[in-house]
Formats: sequence, C-alpha cells, structure tokens
Amino acid sequence: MALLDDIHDPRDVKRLGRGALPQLADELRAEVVRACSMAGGHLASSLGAVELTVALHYLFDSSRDRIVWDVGHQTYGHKILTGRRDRIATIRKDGGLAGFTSTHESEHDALTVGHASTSLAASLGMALSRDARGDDYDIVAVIGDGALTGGMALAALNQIGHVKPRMTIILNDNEMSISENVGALTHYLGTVQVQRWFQQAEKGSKEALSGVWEPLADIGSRAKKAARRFLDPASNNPFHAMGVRYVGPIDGHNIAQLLYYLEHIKRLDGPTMLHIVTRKGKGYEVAENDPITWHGASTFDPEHPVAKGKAYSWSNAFGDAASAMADADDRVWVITPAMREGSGLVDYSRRHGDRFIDVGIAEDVAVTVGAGLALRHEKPIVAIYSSFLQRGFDQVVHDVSLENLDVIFAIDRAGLVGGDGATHQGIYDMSYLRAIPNLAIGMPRNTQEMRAMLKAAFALGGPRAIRWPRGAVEPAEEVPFDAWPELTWGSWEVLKEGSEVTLLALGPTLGYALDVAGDDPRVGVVNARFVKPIDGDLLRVLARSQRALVTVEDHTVMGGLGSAVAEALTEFGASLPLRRLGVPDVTVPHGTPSKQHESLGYGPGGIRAALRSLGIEPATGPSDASVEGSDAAIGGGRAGGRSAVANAPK
Ligand SMILES: Cc1ncc(C[n+]2csc(CCOP(=O)(O)OP(=O)(O)O)c2C)c(N)n1
Repeated sequence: MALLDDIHDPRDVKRLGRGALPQLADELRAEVVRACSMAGGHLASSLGAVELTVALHYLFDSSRDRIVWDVGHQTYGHKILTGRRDRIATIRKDGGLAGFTSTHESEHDALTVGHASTSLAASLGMALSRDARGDDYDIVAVIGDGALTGGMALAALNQIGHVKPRMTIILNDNEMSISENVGALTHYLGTVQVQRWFQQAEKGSKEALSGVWEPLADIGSRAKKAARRFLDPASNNPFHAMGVRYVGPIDGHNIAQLLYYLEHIKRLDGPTMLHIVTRKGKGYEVAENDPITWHGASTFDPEHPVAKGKAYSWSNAFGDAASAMADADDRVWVITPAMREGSGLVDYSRRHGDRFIDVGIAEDVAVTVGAGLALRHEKPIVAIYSSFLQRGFDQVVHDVSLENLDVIFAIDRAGLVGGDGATHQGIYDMSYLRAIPNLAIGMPRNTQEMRAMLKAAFALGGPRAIRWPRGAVEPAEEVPFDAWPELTWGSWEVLKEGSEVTLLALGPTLGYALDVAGDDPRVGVVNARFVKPIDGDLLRVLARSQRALVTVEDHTVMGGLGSAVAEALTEFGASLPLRRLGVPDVTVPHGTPSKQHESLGYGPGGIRAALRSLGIEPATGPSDASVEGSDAAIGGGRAGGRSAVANAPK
C-alpha cells in the first residue's frame, strides 16, 4: 500500500499530487475490502464512495469544515483516511470503531448517526450557526438517493432552498437503497441520467441522435424548444425549483471531474447540489454484481468472496407467516419502509407483489399508509424495525390509535442489535408504545407463538404490536393460517412453577431465566409475553403466592415489562419486593448482545445476583455480576469475538 501507508491524517492526502489520487483510491478500496472481510460491515456502500471520499479529503479540511455523511454507513474509507486505519478491522465489534460516523469517535465525524435522512437538516443547522457567528468553514452534506426518499431529507431541502445558506449537497446516486430504490424521485433521477447522456451525445455526434431527435424533426420550433427544455436537467429540475442550484449528473468515480466541480461549487454562494452517479460495490466484482447481498456483509475471504448463508431468522419466520396470512385473506397487505430484505419479505414480495409496498426510507409514511388501508377495511401489516418505528411515533398515535384501526405492527430487531450499535438498539418501543391508548403489545418466544400472536391480532383487530429480536429462530412446520395455534391475547404462560421467587421474562431473556432457574424448586419462570395488557389475573396470583418477583427484559427498564408489572402491583396494593432487570438509563454502543446483556445486569449473572439479593443462593453459575451492573458495559472497551450474524449490518 505504497501511498496509504503514508496517510496518517487527511492533511497527508492534500500533500499528494492530483495525479496520485486515483492510485490512492485503488488502495483505499482494497483496504475497505480487507477491513470488511475481517470485521463484516457496509461493504458495497463504502466501495461506491471511495473516489468521493478521496476528493473530499483532498479539497476540504474535515477537522474544520463539516462533512456530513448521511446514515454514515459509507464511511469506511473516510475512517481510514482520518487516522483510524489501524483500528478499521475492529469496526462494529466490542470496543471497536462504530459502524457509522460518531462525533465521540473523531473530530473528522461531523455527526453521530445511523438512521437515514438527517444530514440535510443537521447541515442546515450548522450553516445557520456558521453564518450567525461570521465563520467561514465549508459544509458538505453527502446523501444517497435512498436516504433522499426520507421525508426528513425532503423537508430539510425545502428549508435549505428557502434559507439559502452556502453549502454543498452531494447526491450520491447509485439507484439503490438497500434494495432497488423506489419512488417518483428515483424515476426522475433516472431520467436525468438519460438526459445527460442525450446532451453529451447531441454535442458529440449527430449520428448518435438518430432515432431520438428524428421524431421531433417535424414538429414546430416552439414544441422543439419545449422538448429541449424538458431534456435540460437544469430547467425543469425539482431541486432547482426548490431554490437549490443543481449541477450534474457527473461520474462519481472520476476524481478529476469530482475535483473540478467541487472546486467551483465551493466558491459559490447559496446551496448547490452536485449530483454524482456511482455504482454500489464499485471495483469489487461480487459486490458490484450483487449490491443487495453485499450491502451489509458478514466476514468473508477476500480472495474467494462468498456471502455466508444465514440461519433461519425471526425475520424469515415473519415473512413466511405474512405470506400464509396473505394466502388466507386477500385483504392482507405488507408495508415496508425500505427494509424488504431485513424484514424477511423478499419471498412475500414475489408471491404477493400486488399487496406489498416499499415506501422508501419513510417510516412515518409507512404507518399512515397502513392507517389509510385500514380505513378502507384492508388488513395492513407495517413491518418495521423497533428503532425505525421511532420515526413513526406520532403517526401511530395520531393516525392509527385514535381511530383504533386494525393495523398490525410487525416489529423486528427488538432488543440489543449487535454491530449496528446505539442508533439501532430496539430498546424503547415497549416504553413508547405502552403509553398509547388502544395499542396492544406482545413478544413471542418461538415461531409457533409468533403465528399465534399474529392470528390473535388479526382476529381481535385494533392496533397491535408484535415484536421479536434479531437473529435465529427454529422454523416451524408450514401449515395454512387456519391451522395455526390459538392464543388468548394478554395471557402469560407459566413455564415453571416456583415456591418463592418467580422470574417474569419475555423473548430472549426467557432462555436466561430458564437456565438460571434450572430445577431449583424455589424459582419459577413465567413467559410474560404480553406487556399490554399484562396478565393481571396471573400476576395477582403470583403476588400472593411468591415472596418476590423479578422481571427480565432486553429493553430499557423505564417503561417496559418491569414498569408494567410495578404499576400493576401498585394498583393491586401488593407490597412484595420486585427487582427489575433490563437496560438502565444509558446509551448502549455496538457490541456482542450476550456480553452486553450480562454487563448491563440482565444476563444469567445479573439474574443470579438478583436472586441472591432476595436471599436465594442459585444452584450454579458465576457470582460476579451486580444487579445494577450498568457501568461496566458503557463504552464497550472489551475485546472479544462475536458471531458473524450479530455483526452483519443492516
Ligand atoms: C431511518 C432509517 N431507516 C432505514 C435505515 C436502513 N438503511 C441503512 S442504509 C439504507 C439505504 C440507504 O441508501 P442510500 O442512501 O442510497 O445509500 P447507499 O447504501 O445506496 O449508498 C437503509 C434503508 C436507516 N439506516 N435509517
């Protein structure tokens, strides 16, 4: 790595001659591949942004100027050039570099991010401050065509065009979100690319135009002018119309072109969008050919790259269940905000394409489209990740719950998620959903129970949230919807009777509870699978029969199962001790979930410690974890392996 070895800081990039930059880009690309092969990560997006990364660091000073990467998943090259090369293979691992940009990690990262579509609003805020203080640094937002589908990005653009601060917006258009990008704007960007080719062809050779201009030859000159205007990207351009100067599209892999345009734009007043066209996965054959699979890679052999097969997951179980539901009822719809693959819906989308809609990275829209469908008596399922549903909170309250509509929220990635880290932790949904009237919440412990919950939700109607974690689950035999098991919504399940203390757990923490309880006759275990409503009858019985209760959840303790139980016990006037184990009031970074559960105090060690604090010496297991146990986990800092599944990004 002749050049890269001498790059310790972005200033070293500026010292290179322009002619050396393509070689630097090649070396950077190889280093990104090497890092992802060892650590897994967002390979295809980072490869597509290599030339842009080099050009930006050549022209701008990222310690002073603000380069605001949207999502932050395309920044492995940026991290390598900004002094983090020696740690790049730790990305997304315990104590390692974050998978996205983080202001806590480097002065060169302008934004702590992970969710899409925030770059433009954040850049506007920065520009307002800069101009109010009379500072003169540059602000460059880099946003993908996928992230641009988010309402937040479009609303920010609307403001930027109005306020007109000096800033550069780079639209990195590769026609892909995680899957193929969707929406009218995407079609528009496609036509702009064609227009550009057309213009070049018009300048270059008349022959190239034959067959294209000929149909226009006979029409009058006014019509021809109008047609030309239509074909001119700058005239009827929506960004231009919104007050943002538009330049492009240009080849985003051509460093000379990037430098040429960026240098000019840098000197302009007001906001300018540079539309660059790139290829996701550029320069690495497998990723170029299959950018969907290689959007988020598990570890691989860089010489013989083969994507690792993934175990049957909760997402697959949901996708199969959704297909069975759609087979049984032609009013079933599934809505995804740009997460077809991650939510297990590839097969569903093929089988039931007429009742599948990808709304782009627009979670708010996904929820309210669900509301609209339900208002017309369809049966929508909004398939969404726990942390992304945060974007649709008001829509759940305002559009779904106030009308008590029959919308099922299929919430994936509930709990700690591994390598994606703090921005993606699915640990708040029970808190924010439990407060919403009409909304019921459940969490199954296996595929059969997921089906039973979906079936019950379907039969009962009203807004119902069913949540499940990231990762593998045992598949269940395929049976038609009618043959799925029945379940009473709101009922808990006693998995093991105990004479003194009962552990109330749900989802993955049930496994910990069962392990710790073992065959100790004093310790019971209940599958507290519904947090709204909870099983009040069973809880009353337990409050009378048990000496103490312990709740265990992979969720923040504030507002989750522990809170629901505490509230109910207070209402009953019960005074038995209650220990609530879960995520304390802290931010949880990327890491191995099982280790984090333990260090946050709700893994097996934490449960044992809780029992011990209640006077029960558990039969087996280590005794080092504390009940609170939160501080040890924060900031990670521990080295160690992780499973490829836990570290593969979404
Ligand atoms: C709010 C939100 N929803 C969904 C995601 C998941 N996600 C991560 S990257 C991505 C695609 C982004 O596409 P684009 O901006 O075009 O970047 P590319 O990967 O194509 O370079 C999606 C949907 C997210 N990070 N944030």
